Amino acid sequence: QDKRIHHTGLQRKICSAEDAAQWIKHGDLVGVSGFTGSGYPKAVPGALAQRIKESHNKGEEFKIKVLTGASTGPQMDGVLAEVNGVSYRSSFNTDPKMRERINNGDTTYFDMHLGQVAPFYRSGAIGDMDVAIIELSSVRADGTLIASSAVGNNQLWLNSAKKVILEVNSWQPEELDGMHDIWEVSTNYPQDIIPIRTPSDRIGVDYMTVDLEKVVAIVETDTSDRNTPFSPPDDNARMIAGHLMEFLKDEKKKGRIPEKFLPLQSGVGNVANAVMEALSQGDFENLTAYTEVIQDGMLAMLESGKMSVASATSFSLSPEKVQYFNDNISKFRDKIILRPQEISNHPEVIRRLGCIAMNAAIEIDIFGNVNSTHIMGTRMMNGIGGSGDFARNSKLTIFMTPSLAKNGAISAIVPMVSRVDHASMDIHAVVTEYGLADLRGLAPKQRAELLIEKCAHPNFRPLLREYFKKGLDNGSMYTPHYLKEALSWHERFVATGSMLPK
Ligand code: 0RQ
Repeated sequence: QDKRIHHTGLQRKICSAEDAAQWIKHGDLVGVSGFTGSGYPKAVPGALAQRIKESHNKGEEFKIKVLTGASTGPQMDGVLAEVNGVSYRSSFNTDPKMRERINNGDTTYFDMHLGQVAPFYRSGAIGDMDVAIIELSSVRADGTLIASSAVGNNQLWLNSAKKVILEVNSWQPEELDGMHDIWEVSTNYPQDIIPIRTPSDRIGVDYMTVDLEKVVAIVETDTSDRNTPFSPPDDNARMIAGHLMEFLKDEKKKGRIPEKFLPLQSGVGNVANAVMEALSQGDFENLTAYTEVIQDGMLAMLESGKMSVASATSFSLSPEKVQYFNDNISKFRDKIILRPQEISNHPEVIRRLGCIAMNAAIEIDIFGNVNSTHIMGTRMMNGIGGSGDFARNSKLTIFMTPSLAKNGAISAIVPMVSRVDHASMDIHAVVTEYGLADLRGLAPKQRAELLIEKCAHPNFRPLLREYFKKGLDNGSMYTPHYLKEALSWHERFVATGSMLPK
């Protein structure tokens, strides 16, 4: 199926995944493609996992260090975690097996902002990249490379790795050719200004390059991206979306959002999807997105014309929508731009465009600090992803969460977050199914009143009021925490399985 590989020199390097995996050694730093379950290598990691398993059976050490774009899928993170084959992993991960390795200490995990993975690598702090494994949708006759459904850090990994393994996946639509916009930031300081003035601006080229001498293997695959189904929006998600729509309408009426609106950034998951669905049915027009992932709801808006363009670094679609997209890609070709994650998540561009950032939270405290990453302060969920890149730099930063988790045993509004990922000064509004708290310009005591009365679940409101009162009664303070009980809800949950007292 050479037809996707149009360069004759590279055709000669086609081999099996097993042969390709032989190029990777114990201790190697490996850069892989992939972002939110799209565009990750699907064959070589499995073959490598098999080798690792055989080495471990013989009592030999074999673990690699992995840098990604963001989350991959079961054929990458899953298979390597299963054989305990990763000593170090960065950045975002959603694979349950890898999460377990991260939490039990088998894998050292470094969480970071997705827009900062490339600058981190370039800093030299992690050393030189030995191998890159990059999924492509095709190779042009001149040897330039066409990324697949994610751009991530691909070009940097291709530039940096001593050896390059390519996977050309014929499941990916060939028509992805032309949708990417590869632009590399300057390596010298001061760096060049990124000339993006609107989400539709194309500033680079639509292909990636590699020193062909470094390509040691090309593997052909025909395998779908991860594309796990979303749970359909539930009532809570729809109510959250409703409050958010009201807020945005009001901001627009007051002239704080311009007539031609502002670019949207949206996280992934059930709630984020419901918000996109609500927007697609609402009366805003001329929408654009400057975001990191394109989800189902955005595709619907692009198709209906409500959204003119979406700029991102990857797709995160449900299995039905991915099929629809692949079958109808010509409808979307001019409306989607996939950029390196360093550009999709760059503070300079996010600030210039004035994005509206809408991300999910795990928990939020009564003073407005947000935890996006940790369960009960100790166990890593997925990582901060791009939420920090957007939260700190957007014109409007909104965090959303259902007011309860785990069948009501957990309140998402807590006295003190067990982990701070986004500090209160970055957060403009918080939404739960009960309402939206506009926190702009408020002092901690005012924020607490609003968050308790507007966002917390009624089952937990009396307990939150009691906690807040204890803080207030404890003397004159700016942020009236009652330190003795600040994390007592988390302790209670760990001890009894519920944040509610017996
Ligand atoms: O657990 O999977 O066991 O059922 O957390 O929660 O409600 O399904 O929400 O899928 O939107 O995820 C913050 C994790 C939310 C996600 C987070 C449990 C809950 C469930 C998932 P189960 P939901 P979501 C763009 C921006 C960081 C990265 C980011 C995330 C599971 O949005 O990873 O924003 N964000 N990126 O039961 C204990 C609580 C809980 C809780 C929820 N308070 N305590 N468990 N859960 N709240 C995309 C990228 O960056 C790539």
